[in-house]
Amino acid sequence: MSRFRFSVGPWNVNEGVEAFGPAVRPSIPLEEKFKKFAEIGISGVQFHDDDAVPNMNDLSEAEIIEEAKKVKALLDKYGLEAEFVAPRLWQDPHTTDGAFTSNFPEDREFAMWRAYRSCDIAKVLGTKKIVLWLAREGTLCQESKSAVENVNRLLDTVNKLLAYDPEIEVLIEPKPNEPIDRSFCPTVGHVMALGAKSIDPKRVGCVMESAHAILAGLDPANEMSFAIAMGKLGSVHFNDQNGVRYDQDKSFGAENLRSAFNQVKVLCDNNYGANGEFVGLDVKCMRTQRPGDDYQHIINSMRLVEIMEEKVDRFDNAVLQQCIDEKNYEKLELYVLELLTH
Ligand code: GLO
Ligand code: MG
Repeated sequence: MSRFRFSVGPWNVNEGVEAFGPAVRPSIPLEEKFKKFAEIGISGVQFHDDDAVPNMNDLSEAEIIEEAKKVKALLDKYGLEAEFVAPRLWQDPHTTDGAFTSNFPEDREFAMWRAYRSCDIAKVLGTKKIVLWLAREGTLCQESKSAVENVNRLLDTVNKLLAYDPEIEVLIEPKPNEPIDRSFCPTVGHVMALGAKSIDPKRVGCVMESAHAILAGLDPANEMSFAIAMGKLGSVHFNDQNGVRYDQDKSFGAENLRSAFNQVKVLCDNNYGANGEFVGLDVKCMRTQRPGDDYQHIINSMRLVEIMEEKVDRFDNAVLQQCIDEKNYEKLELYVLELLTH
């Protein structure tokens, strides 16, 4: 049994569409996903605004709230909790040039409307967490935007959200690239700086995703550690990534067991979860997987977390201290490698 509570988003079970090929699996209705999530041991659901309320651009603000209530009832039916709501600001034609940092005022207005609606939906679903994955907040052509002006726009966005709902907490999920070339907010450090300058720093934190750290050339456990040291790790997106290439969202631990161990260790050592935080799994199923077996990547990821928890529990601090006393980190290296392979 894991000491953590796990969460996933409906997008983590999908039809297998990618840049080079169409859907290969049928769509699964939301309720069926909830049922299966509960069965396999997931307790939290992460939402994009339109995962909860499809076609929301065509609905009034009151209608959006009514639709969200139906989803809340479904969550209750399966004993699930909503972890967060994130405005999906990368698919609409209004967001081709970015959302909060688009050069076009009507696009920025659209983005704020979606972000405010995310707060409304979050309230109905019973969560205070709003996640901003700043997917297109950056450039494809670097000279097309002023980075200074747009970092300030991001700050302004965060401030507007904090002012809109005094209860919400804004968690920014940094990523250095993809779908854009250069992000305005690529790492945990950038998120911390933005939060510190906001009108209510207590209510701004981050979601750190393993793959996003790797894409930035950084260590996932250390990115998570930095946020923990600042008291700002609101959630994690555990997954894995084979080096600097397209965003792979592999099952947790599938590429680098030692990195997986260190990510779990930092969470365990710092009592992550004590304030209700979830271990989110932002993992993608391989395109080869058959319908019906397309939850296996989630099951694998949870299992890997559990295995690493067992390793963390066996990690002997006396051995660590002895290696430090002897200043023999080669010995510690072998101890860790043996722990991971036995
Ligand atoms: C993509 C992101 C994405 C977000 C999700 C929640 O690279 O990791 O999956 O986590 O949209 O905001
Ligand atoms: Mg993510």
